[in-house]
Amino acid sequence: MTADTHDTFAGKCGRKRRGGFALVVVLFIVVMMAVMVASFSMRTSGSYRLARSRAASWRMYYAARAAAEEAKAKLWQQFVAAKEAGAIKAPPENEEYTVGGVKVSIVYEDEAGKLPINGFAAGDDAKRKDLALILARLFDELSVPNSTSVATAVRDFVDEDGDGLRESGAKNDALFDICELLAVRGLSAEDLYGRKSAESPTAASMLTTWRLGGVNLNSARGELMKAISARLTEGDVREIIAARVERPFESIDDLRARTKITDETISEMTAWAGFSTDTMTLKIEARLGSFVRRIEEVIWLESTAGHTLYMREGRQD
Ligand SMILES: [Ca+2]
Repeated sequence: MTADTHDTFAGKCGRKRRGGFALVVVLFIVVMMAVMVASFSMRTSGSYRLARSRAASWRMYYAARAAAEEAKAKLWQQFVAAKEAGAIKAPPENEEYTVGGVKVSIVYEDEAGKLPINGFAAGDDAKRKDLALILARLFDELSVPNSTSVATAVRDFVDEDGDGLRESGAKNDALFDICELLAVRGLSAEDLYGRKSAESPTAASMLTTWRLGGVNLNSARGELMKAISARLTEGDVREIIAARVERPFESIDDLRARTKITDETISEMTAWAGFSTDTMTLKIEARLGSFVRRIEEVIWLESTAGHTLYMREGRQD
């Protein structure tokens, strides 16, 4: 009896305990399943986001590449057409369009409309002296402090001889990239690339390492034109820019005929004035929301067609 009672009691108690244990197990399984579902769903949405961003990235990549190829084809077409008349006078207009939701912009930068900084590593001494004078005036136009001595330092940095007065770790050779000038003593990053807030043009945007020879007056900025001739007035610059929009200049005689610039000024400009281009930088940007793809190519147009001298691409997202 006692044993029975005890048994019954023990049995009841055991069932109670087993029931409690089962509840805990069930609760545990439910919680585990909830956690698994949540983590799976998080993983899925994470993968989905990643896949979507990859798809966006590829879409932009091909939009940018297609734009670059199209721009090059346009240049070569223009080059082939212009060959009989001499050469391309000025780069095509910049473009902007949307394709498949991707915003594409194409900027053509004329390297021939910039000052050839590697002229310091080539040519005769008189020409180099002249180039240093122009560079000093350009720095002056752009409010770079100590313009004359900085221009001399740039010359020393690039020219072959190592006995200049301002040399320190000079390259004494042609530059590959304008940013190498950051090593020139007295020339700051702000002088070269401008102040972040300012809208004004930068020295870097008016210098080129890609070619030698004259500066294309059909694309050069006013500051550089004024640097080429100290006599050139603000009014002359406005006149040149207004006239070249109508029709690019063909030659120095054309410049003389179509503007009121004095003969003294024209003769001062003659040595450095160019009227065509053979080298252009293409800057392509493809944008989708906050994703950006960029391609930059330097194109040299010569007798057969064109070559890419340099190319780089990058993404931002
Ligand atoms: Ca030197």
